[in-house]
Amino acid sequence: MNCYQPDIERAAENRLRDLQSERLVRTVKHAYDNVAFYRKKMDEKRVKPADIKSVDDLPKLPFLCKDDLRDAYPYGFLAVPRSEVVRIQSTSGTTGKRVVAFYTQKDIDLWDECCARAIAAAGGGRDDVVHVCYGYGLFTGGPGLNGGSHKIGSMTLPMSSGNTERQIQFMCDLGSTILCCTPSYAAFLAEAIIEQGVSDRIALKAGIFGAEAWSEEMRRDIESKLRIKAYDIYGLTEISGPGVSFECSEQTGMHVNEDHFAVEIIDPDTGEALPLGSKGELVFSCISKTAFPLLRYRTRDICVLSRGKCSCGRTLVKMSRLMGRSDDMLIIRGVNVFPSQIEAVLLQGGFPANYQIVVDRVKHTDTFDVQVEMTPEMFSDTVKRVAVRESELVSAMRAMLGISPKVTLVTPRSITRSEGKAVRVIDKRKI
Ligand code: DLL
Repeated sequence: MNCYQPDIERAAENRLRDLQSERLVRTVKHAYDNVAFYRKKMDEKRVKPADIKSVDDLPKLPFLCKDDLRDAYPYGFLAVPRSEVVRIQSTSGTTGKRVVAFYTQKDIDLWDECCARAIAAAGGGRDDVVHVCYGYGLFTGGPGLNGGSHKIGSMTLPMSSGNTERQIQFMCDLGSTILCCTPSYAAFLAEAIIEQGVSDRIALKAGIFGAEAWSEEMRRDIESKLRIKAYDIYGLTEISGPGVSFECSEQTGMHVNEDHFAVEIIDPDTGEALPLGSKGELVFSCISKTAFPLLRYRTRDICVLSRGKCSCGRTLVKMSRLMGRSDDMLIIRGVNVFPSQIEAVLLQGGFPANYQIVVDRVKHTDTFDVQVEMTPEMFSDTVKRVAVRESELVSAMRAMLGISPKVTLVTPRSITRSEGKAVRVIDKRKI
């Protein structure tokens, strides 16, 4: 009965807010009691845990930034005894400056649950063969989707990334039905499958792609080449990993798992809360986790939130595709890269910090070039020596970032100087 629907929807929203509030109150007390950062910051703001009574009180809490986590490396935000921790995951980052996220078994269970919801929304079930070629290890992509697939009861192929030939062979032989990887790797796999002429042996029906920005055009291209429906998935290590939000069959944005993560949208310059429908920076509070209960974490990801009626029946708030970042972090082939990491490698190798990063996307794959100015002394070296120095830099950057750029040493003063801030990054990708 349509005329009753608004009340039903309002009741569902109220129930969700009550649940969120109850969980938030518990988490704030837990964080205050166990994490020095929260005690100090809340005391400075004269906010006591008892002042937080519902999600409406979130703005009373201090923001948390990546640098706060780095400063507290490694254990500063761990809120349970170490004996309760069963897993860590970590972001890529400058040595000693990584963010390490901790999980109790209960935290892993809720993360698995979030990823299971994403797989279910893509049509996954017990009869599916879920082919996970996100990286395993410290990166959250592989372990997250792996856990979600187990939870659903699907047969899980923990392929990890790389070795395209083996990926395709397993896909054909074992009948993979759901593919989980970055969109760039999905596009690469699609081309390889077509080149090998094995499209008819592929049983894929859906793909769950995330960890980097991708366009609607790229989605349609992957969908037509792999003959699947492609779903977006979002998440970040600090908040648990993939599955913070996921797309449903409507493909118009990602539903946030709001029973575990309270989301706000703020003006990145002023920190002021913005209403639904405004473009701003995403801020998440973990309201169910215990080992690493981050509150009001500034993601630097820019998007729009909306709470409309979704044809899939879910009432969870939706976030749009990401529209960029409010800091200088680049995501290249799914890997987070900060220009400061490149700079650190150059300085360690005795190079001047005059460099430019050029990123482009060719056939759905990111290209990553770093041009580095030589000193006049280096410039007088032999051509052979220059090639050796370039390959040394590639190795050092691979060790720091986990991916290899193409490094070119260029003549002194050949990188254009700007009047104001140096232009370190030229990102030509149209996403
Ligand atoms: O990328 C977690 C993940 C794994 C998400 C697999 C989805 C699938 P991090 O390495 O910590 O975690 O990087 C987090 O990646 O702040 C966004 O800027 C970006 N990102 C994640 N998902 C998407 C997406 C994982 N669907 C950072 N679209 C985030 C655009 C994304 N950017």
